[in-house]
Amino acid sequence: AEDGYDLWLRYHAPATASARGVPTVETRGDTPTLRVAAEELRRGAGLFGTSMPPIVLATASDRDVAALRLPLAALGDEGYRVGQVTIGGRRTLLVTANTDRGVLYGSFALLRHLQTGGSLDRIDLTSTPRVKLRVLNHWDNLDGVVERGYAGVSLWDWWTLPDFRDPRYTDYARANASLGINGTVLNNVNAKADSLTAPYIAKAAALADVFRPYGIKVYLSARFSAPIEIGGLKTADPLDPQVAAWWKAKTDEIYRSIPDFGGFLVKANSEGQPGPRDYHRSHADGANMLAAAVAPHGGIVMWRAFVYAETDPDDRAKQAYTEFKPLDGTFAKNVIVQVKNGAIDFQPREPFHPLFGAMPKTPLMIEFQITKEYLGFATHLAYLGPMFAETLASETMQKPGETVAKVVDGSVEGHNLTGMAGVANIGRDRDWAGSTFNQANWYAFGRMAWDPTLGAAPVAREWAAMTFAPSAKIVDPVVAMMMGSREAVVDYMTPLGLSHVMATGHHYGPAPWVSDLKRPEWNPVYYHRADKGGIGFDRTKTGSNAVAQYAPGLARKLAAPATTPERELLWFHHVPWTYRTASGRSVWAEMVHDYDAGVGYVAGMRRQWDGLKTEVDAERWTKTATYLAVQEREARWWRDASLAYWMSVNGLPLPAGAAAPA
Ligand code: GCW
Repeated sequence: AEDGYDLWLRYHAPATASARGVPTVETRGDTPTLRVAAEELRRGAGLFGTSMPPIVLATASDRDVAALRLPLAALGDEGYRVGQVTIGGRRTLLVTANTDRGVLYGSFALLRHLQTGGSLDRIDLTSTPRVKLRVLNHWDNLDGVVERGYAGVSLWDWWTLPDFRDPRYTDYARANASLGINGTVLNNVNAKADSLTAPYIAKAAALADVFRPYGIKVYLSARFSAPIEIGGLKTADPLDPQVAAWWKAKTDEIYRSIPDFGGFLVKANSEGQPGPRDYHRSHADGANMLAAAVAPHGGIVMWRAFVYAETDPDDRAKQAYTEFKPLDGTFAKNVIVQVKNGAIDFQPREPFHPLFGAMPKTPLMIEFQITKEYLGFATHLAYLGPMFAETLASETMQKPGETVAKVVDGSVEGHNLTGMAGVANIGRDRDWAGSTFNQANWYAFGRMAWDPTLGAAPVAREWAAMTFAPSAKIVDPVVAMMMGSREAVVDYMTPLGLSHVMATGHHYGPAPWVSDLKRPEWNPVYYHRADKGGIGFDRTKTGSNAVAQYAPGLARKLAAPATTPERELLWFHHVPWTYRTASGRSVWAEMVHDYDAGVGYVAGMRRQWDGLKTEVDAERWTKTATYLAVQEREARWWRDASLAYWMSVNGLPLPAGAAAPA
């Protein structure tokens, strides 16, 4: 069925393939991972033409592979090499690596190569991941509801686990392995202690069994107060020996069921979650206590830096840095601090988080949100590749040449523990992600976690070729639509560096006018600070001075509107409505221009998609067309509601030539 279930793993015969035979896929050795690799290649048989040589899957320890003296050492644990060689006098397509996991990744790379129209001539695919932990974070609750999930209920059917292993779990693993994703945190960071009880450990273990052949480790979000809630202790103080002993015993229990358990993810002292600060201990005290419990088993702790409480009322954007920067160098070796891409919360655009580059002694992993909580959920088409790439390419200016990507891949400080986390957009919808184009965001996250330097456009091309067909007729227009789509969302929701103007709670739709919520930093007016005189959040010395959290060279640039990137203007500055932007227009006219441009872009995507009706199967075409119609209507809603509100504040007329609100 063309319902999107197959994701990008569509192995249809290219129109040009003449004959297809059963290819020979030979595995040297027999491990579950080699077996699933061979199985996957057999599924892809439709892609093989008549000239396909026999395929051999073998690790470096195979005698024939060793005899070839290939430079495999540099591939590490997970890299692969795919190429034609002669084995026993026979032309052979060899997929090799140091480990069977590498062979699995190589097999998927070979399939991708064929799916995107690559030829076998001089085929040479060699790749090694630049980032070690490539992890999905599921914000899945035990009752099946996915926090910020727009693709149906949780994939994990806790009721029928551990007995029933839905085949869908295997397909989930295949999709992730095809991208190189090697870890999954099963439960929400707003965690329930129940997830650490014996029944749930057994359920998680069943999932771990399914995922293991695909190189995917299971992690759990840990609720910091679990020793009280399910352990019967009076405290969860990390420095209390009984508390540490409880976590150690709990961890040992988990490892008895899941010997390769990855470790814990923790959201502490943020948005009402319990944490070490409840006992006047630091985040490092909390993280290190858990780290000691998992260390004997080789586990890790991913400790989130997304903290916000009423402790820093002058600027929420400053809190994480204020609390974590002083802790640099105090975390245990197996702790990695997980930092959101920006300092507020997954907005359509945020400047990179000031912690990147500011904690050189601590491994930092980046957390992106794939699920588009603030970018129109599942219905709006927004390809996030450009957003991931923009953040990763940002220069921290802390060290010469240092980018966020180089902090994340550990290359600047020589950290071995490195990682990228993506908040999953996956649910039980037939198409997994709520829409065909949302699949591209899962895809892009995985590919960029493997290699943060890949670039958004090449990744989009791959995805489009695999998802639709490897033909310019469809790939070119689809990639063109995708590449500007996130900027369009920025334009119609949060132009020029605005943020957090979404409706309360669900964050869908505009509500820049909201001002009466209990905590100041929940209110949109707190973020845009529009008044008769101007608009924007002054984060310079005359305001919150958040710019001082960046490297001195960058802080100097951000100190003045003229040297601040215009796309971040209102993030860092409060400027008069008459402030001149680069185009020569006033800020007000520029905002109006951007809102219009965003609406116009969506209208353009609809036209492009209309032109593709004959290139895409009816089911996927129609759903996307419907969603684009919704998106255009809602882009107008965003523009018109926002402009009406700004005009009520600034009393200005619409600039001449602007499309009048409907
Ligand atoms: O993006 C915000 C969401 C919360 C989420 C929180 C977090 C899991 O609105 O739903 O909680 O961030 O990242 O912890």
